Amino acid sequence: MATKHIPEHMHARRETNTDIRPMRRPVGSKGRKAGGPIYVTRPLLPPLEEFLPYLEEIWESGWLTNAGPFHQKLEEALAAHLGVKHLSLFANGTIALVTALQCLRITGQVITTPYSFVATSHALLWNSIEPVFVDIDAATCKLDPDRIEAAITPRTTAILPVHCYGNPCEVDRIQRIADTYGLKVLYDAAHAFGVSCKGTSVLNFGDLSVLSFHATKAFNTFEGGAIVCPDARTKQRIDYLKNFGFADEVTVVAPGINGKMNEIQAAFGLLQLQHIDASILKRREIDHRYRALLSGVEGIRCLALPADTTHNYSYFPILVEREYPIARDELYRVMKQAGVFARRYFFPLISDFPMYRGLSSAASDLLPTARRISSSVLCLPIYPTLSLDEVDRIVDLIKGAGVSGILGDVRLE
Ligand code: T4K
Repeated sequence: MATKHIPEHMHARRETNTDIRPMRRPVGSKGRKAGGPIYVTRPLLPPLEEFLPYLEEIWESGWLTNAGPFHQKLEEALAAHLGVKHLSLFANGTIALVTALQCLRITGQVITTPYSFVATSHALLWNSIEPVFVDIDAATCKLDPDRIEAAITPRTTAILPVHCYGNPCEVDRIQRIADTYGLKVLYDAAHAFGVSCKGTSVLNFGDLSVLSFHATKAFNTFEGGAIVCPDARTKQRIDYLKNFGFADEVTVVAPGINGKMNEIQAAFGLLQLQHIDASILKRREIDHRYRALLSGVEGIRCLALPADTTHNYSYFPILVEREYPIARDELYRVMKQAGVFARRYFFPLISDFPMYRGLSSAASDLLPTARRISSSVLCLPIYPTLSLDEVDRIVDLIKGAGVSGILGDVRLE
């Protein structure tokens, strides 16, 4: 295949083609081969033998999907674990976002952030809704509540903020604005599994929240997602919507979609739940180590963790600022050369993609903070099987690249 321009989001796929082959032992659960690549994340994979009894049960029952017993159990277990009233499982987070917008009957324009994974805005386009991009706050990378009101028009029906990197948005201020203008609030909580603030799950704010359980997330079901909602009636509507709109065998009440999670995913979720607390503790240890080691490095800023919040440490973003001797993209390349695949989440801004850049709210002078952060952010590897030794060596690499300006063919052994 010709090696022409490969978009940023495809780089890992290229890595995948060359570096991640079907493996005899699960590297995700047992670490990496010395000198092998270090990715921005690796999925939490419990020991395979623990999963086999679940598979046997599925084989015996012959029940593969359509709200089967594991699906039912996972919905209950997750609602209890996360401290939310109702939760509906989905095949992935994107379908959950598309369905959540349908559930709330949102139309017209929706205020959202350009600093996110592109699925956030794509879900709006799939519902023929116009995204209205509003700049982010420099300290937190989240939708800036100070700028929301100025973007409201007679066509605005909702706000779609993102708990970026799992850090809670300013939920009270956003709700006050929504109440004042009669808007719905849908949170993209793809990164916010297990995050709480103000004494409750962050998923309890707004009208609905959407989770992603993609392989790269703190909690995964290979692919997967969920909508969290406050009452049984809304859950029922969501359940209809994700199952073609069927209310019973012969009644279709809405133009629903197929968004169902299957039994293998749900069973894996149940198993994963047994390991999630230990996994988050390991992530916390890595997060703290990075912070301690990077604190004195000029030009490298770690995003502060908000106080009074229970975190999941799913990402470790740093900002490569002007004082650092080389540019962010150079550091990204030096690290890549050394086998460390940090990622520029989120670059480019969503508003720069072709299907968005014609919107008036996508104009670059309206989004200066998002633009600055997007061109300086680098997410460092963080996952439960990353050793502290590897963290130390990643930091040495950052320090070394900063001192010499450029590193030769350094490999992390
Ligand atoms: N909203 C927000 C705010 C989101 O961040 C996302 C997803 C969504 C909505 C949509 O939710 P889903 O529909 O995905 O449930 C990844 C994920 O694919 C995506 O889920 C995620 N956000 C986004 C931030 O990151 P890529 O294109 O960067 O992933 P990829 O394949 O390059 O993987 C990154 C690294 O992870 C690889 O270098 C190695 C490792 N990896 C990945 C996979 C898939 C593994 O070790 N094993 C794996 O199976 O988008």
